[in-house]
Amino acid sequence: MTDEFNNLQKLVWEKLDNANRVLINIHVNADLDSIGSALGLRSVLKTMGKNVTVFTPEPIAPEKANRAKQLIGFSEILFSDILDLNLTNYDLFVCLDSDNPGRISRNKALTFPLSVPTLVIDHHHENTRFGETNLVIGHGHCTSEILYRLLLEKGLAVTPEVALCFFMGIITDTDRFRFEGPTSADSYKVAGELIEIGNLDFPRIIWELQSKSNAYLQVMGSSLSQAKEYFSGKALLSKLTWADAIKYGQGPEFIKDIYRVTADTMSDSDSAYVSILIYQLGETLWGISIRSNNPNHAEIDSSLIARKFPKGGGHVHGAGAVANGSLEEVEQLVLKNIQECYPDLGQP
Ligand SMILES: [Mn+2]
Repeated sequence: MTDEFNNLQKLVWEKLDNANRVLINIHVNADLDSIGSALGLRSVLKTMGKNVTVFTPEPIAPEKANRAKQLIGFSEILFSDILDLNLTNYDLFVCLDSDNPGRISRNKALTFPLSVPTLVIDHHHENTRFGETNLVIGHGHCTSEILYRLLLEKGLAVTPEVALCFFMGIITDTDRFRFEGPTSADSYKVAGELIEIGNLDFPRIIWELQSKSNAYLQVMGSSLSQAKEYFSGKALLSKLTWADAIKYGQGPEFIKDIYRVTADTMSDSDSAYVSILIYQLGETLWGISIRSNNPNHAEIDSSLIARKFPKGGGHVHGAGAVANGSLEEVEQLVLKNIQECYPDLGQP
């Protein structure tokens, strides 16, 4: 682990030890690292005799919920915006897997410091360190893995239930160890330890994490069939619109379930330097997933392209942004931003 971890882990435990009523968040657009780390930490702190509340600011997408419902404490997750909670009921807010306040709430009125001390534990290198205490390990580790390390430092036993929480977090965030951002040799080691601790049926867990409904495959296929090459094939760009979902009997919300894996599949291109998926979030609101995990073209930094947008950020190999406008306008903006970041790619 990093120097920051070694320097801060004692302070982090001091904060956790001294708190009796702990609030933990699940971030907007929840993933299994967010849910797994929150529920894993909840279980550990409850064993230590603390009152713990885990909340989500929005309902967890059905597909994620289906996978996470087997995790300890899932049924007790509170659905509330943090601004609607009475923060005087808590001694400590542990903010997990969230690099800025916009990940905690969609309400722009949320500003820090809050009336309750905030302990940030995260792995996004762009984390704005908005808490009083911030443990941010910027590369090679996901939040679930950082929490596992914290338990080891403290000498705490990890239960099989907690092992499952963290294992699902690691497998999902690393995209089965493919996604370089949160993956390191430590991720493999920790996953192996968690399998042993929990006696985890890992082939089944991983199959369940990656299995998809037939509609999922059909809508994803509809999106992939629209992929087009730009910059002489150095960029591959596709779209995922409400029309793709509706064509196969799904609603607009379906896009949120499938855009990430569709973007990951685009990044399997054996030749593109960068792959982009523009996915529909509103009538004129678009999410942009950018992937640059082709090891032959490590010079491309997805987060650099994402930061060209007013709302964008992420990791070197995978980043995201949000933009307003018509699909054609957003597409042109994406291509322009790629060209501005990497003029050597030539003309779109
Ligand atoms: Mn994460």
